[in-house]
This record gives sequence, structure tokens and C-alpha cells, in this order.
Amino acid sequence: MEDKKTLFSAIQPSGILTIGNYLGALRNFKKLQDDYNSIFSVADLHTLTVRQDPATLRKNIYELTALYLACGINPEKSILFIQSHVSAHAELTWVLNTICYPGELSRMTQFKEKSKTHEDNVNMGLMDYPVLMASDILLYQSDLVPVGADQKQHLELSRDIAIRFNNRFGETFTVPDGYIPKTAARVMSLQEPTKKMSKSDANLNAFISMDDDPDTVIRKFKRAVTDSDNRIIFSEDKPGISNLLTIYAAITEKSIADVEKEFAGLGYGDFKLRVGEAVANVIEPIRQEKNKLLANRDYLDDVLKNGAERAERVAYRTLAKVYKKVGLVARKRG
Ligand code: AQP
Repeated sequence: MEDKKTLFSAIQPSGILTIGNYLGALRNFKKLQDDYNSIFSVADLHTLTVRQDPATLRKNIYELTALYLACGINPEKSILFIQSHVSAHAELTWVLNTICYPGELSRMTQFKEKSKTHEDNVNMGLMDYPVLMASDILLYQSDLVPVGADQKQHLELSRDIAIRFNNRFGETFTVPDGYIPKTAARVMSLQEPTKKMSKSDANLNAFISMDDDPDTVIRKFKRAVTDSDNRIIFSEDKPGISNLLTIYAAITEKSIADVEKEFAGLGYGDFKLRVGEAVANVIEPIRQEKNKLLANRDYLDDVLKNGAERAERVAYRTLAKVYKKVGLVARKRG
């Protein structure tokens, strides 16, 4: 790899991505890949923490791979691979589990929230999610991890785990920094704007999927929850309007103040239509490119094979170092 800092990011194929995932994470990757040795992963093992339909999961793994590429990830420059193809992720998780504690894992906000939304399936993996995430990041000696605001707490835990391991066993891991975008770090649900927009929301009107066609995008924005006073301003007591302003500002790369001026005096109906059109204009070409790529399964498989081979070389170097540090004996080969 070139002599640049390393960037790592992963996304779960737990559904079709939303504009929250796009604005909070994916969109930034294209720009960052020029400045860093970049490693992007399809976090399939993470999705198993919530019940998945196997056939749908398999389909979503290819959907996400194609979407990464359609959003400008260049597999010649960056490494793109499926998490489960590099078994070092699961292996390092085991070792890191031995320095993590149920108390700290059960305090994580995502664990508490998902324990409520999936109360019939609060499994060990759900609690262990951030340890697997720490393994993802630390295996590549990552310097920078771009994430949306919801993953900040997990990222901080990854840093704590790296420091804890380094203190106990000697310098082993790079301690990663997070990169949280200035706008749209937390895009909210269109139906319950005090809740994060999530791809696994049961209410399809709550999120804009990167697979929605322009008519669907506009229809969903028209149905977005607002409020009863007719002012288009960014304010804590106007979560619906503030969310729509944020989405519009992020998608058009304008400031919130400029966007407030642009919409001053407009009615909510027209405002929602303008936001819908702006979002559809940006995501429609990506959707079309993604669908073109999906039709070429052999190409996607080649990209993923090559990505896994390159990722594996880096990951096993770190894992071998970890095994040695904790006192395991290296297997003799040949
Ligand atoms: N609403 C959001 N606004 C901004 N960024 C977001 N991200 C997720 N939701 C928003 C960021 O997208 C990246 C990939 O997320 P993930 O799929 O790995 O996991 P997640 O954070 O749990 O995303 P979802 O959509 O809410 O998935 P489900 O519904 O399966 O739990 C991360 O960088 C995340 O911060």
C-alpha cells in the first residue's frame, strides 16, 4: 500500500441503504479515497445480530457492493471486500472479547435501542457488535474512520479497546480517529423526525431508500411529517422542518442559512416538493449505475475476490502480531 494514512469504513447490508447512510457516510468516501489508503467493507457478519432472511441478505450484499461502486469507490484505488471473506475479523473479535466487559457493552446506546426493537432476539452478537466493529477497524491499523453520528459511541469504544490492549500487551494497534461529516451526520426519519432514519425501519415512508425511483422519492417527501406553523426555519422545536432543511442543504451542498433564505415565504407543500426533486436528481443516476453493475455479477465477484485477497494480507499481519503479543504459539507450516 502507498505511504498514506489508512481509512476504514464498513456498512451493514441489512437492507437497501437510505439517504441517511449516503449523506452520513457513503458520499464522503469518494473524496476521501484519493487522500488515504482506503478500505471499505460490506459488514455482513454485523447484520446477523438481527434476524435476516438468508436469500434477502445475500441479495443485499450484492446491492451494497454495487452501490459502493456506483457512488464512486474505485476498486483499483481502494480495497472493497466482504467482512466474512476475511476470517481474521471473527478471530480478532474473540481475542478482544477477553478484554471487554459486559457492563460497558450493555451500556451502548445502540444495544439498548436494538434490545427494545428486537426484544424477542436479544442475542450475544447484538451485545458484541461494537467489539466486532473494533476488530474491523484495528485489523487495518486504521487512522481514520468516517461514520455518521450514531456510530460515534462505538468508535470511542474502539479507541478505548486499542489503548487498553496496547497498555496491557505493548504497542500493537493504531488508535483511530473518527470523521463525522459537518452536515447530515444524523438524518432523521421522515415520519418520526426525533428518531434516526434507518434502513430497517418497518415504516417504508420513514426513509428514502437509495433504490427509490424519483416518483417514490417525491411521494415520500410529500408525506413527510412537518408541523402546523408555516415557517421554514431550522429550530429545535421544529424537528420535521429542520430535518428537511438539513437533507436539502446536504444534498445541494449549501449552508442551512442559505437554504432558509431560499425557502423563505414558501408553503410547506412546495418546500417538500423542492426537497424531493433535489434528492431524486442526485440519487437517480446512482440508482441507475448501481442497477447496471448488479447485472454484471461476474464483475462484482471479481472485485470482491481481489478485495478480500488484498484485505487479508493486511489483516493477517495484524492478527499474527496480536497472537504473538498475547502468548499464542505460531503454527509451523510446511
Ligand atoms: N440516519 C443517519 N444519518 C447519518 N448517517 C447515518 N448512518 C446510519 N444512519 C444514518 C451511517 O451510515 C453508516 C452505515 O451504517 P450501518 O448500516 O453500518 O449501521 P447503522 O448505523 O445501524 O445504520 P442503519 O441504517 O440504522 O441500519 P440498521 O437499520 O440496520 O440498524 C454508518 O457510518 C452510520 O453512522
